[in-house]
Amino acid sequence: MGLIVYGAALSPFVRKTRVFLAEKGLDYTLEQVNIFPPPDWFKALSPLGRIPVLRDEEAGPDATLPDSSVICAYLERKKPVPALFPKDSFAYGRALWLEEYADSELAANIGMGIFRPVVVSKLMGKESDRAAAEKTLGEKLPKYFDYLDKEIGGNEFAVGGAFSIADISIATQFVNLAHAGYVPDAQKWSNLSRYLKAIHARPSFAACIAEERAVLSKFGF
Ligand SMILES: N[C@@H](CCC(=O)N[C@@H](CS)C(=O)NCC(=O)O)C(=O)O
Repeated sequence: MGLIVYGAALSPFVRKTRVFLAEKGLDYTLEQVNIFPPPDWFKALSPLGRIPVLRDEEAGPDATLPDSSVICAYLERKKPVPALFPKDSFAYGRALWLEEYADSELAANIGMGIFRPVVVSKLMGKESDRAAAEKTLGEKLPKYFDYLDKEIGGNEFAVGGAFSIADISIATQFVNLAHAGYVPDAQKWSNLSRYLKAIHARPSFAACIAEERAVLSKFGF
């Protein structure tokens, strides 16, 4: 009776789920699913054909849930300690906002604008398009870096003085940026830069990053 995550390790949303599970101290199995294109059996679990999907065998024979945000909220209810969503109502609201901001805006710009042209292209046997990535980095990403740098300020965590879903959601997107070979300029965005270094060094993130780098190194990254 266990937890199964269906997905691929390089997905920021699969990593978000794996980091959440690790921080909760929950064991799980990662079952690889290639979404280019998703197999038919997987579409029955994920109507949008997206990863991750969680299976909780303890909850029933057909207990599966798609979507990293849904999965994390479910796991928080299933195993409340350690809390990864703030208790204070307003801090809770802010954490949800930053989760949404990272999952939608950061994911779209880093994923489509940088990770796809640089990393996914190469994994699919094509050349990396560094010019496209650098255009995104120079023209699109600064406003997101500015916002996050200001929101984080001199704090260790994004919300409420404790590690939370907000930190997991933000930092996972920046792992994909780093895999493509880019980080926010540490002079310009010193708060964000310091913050990301510390969050990525947590054992939950570091384990995923090491595993992913081992794969990427075979492709010259
Ligand atoms: N909101 C979803 C987004 C998941 C998502 O977009 N996953 C990507 C991989 S990083 C995917 O499966 N894309 C395939 C597709 O959209 O067809 C979540 O949080 O889980």
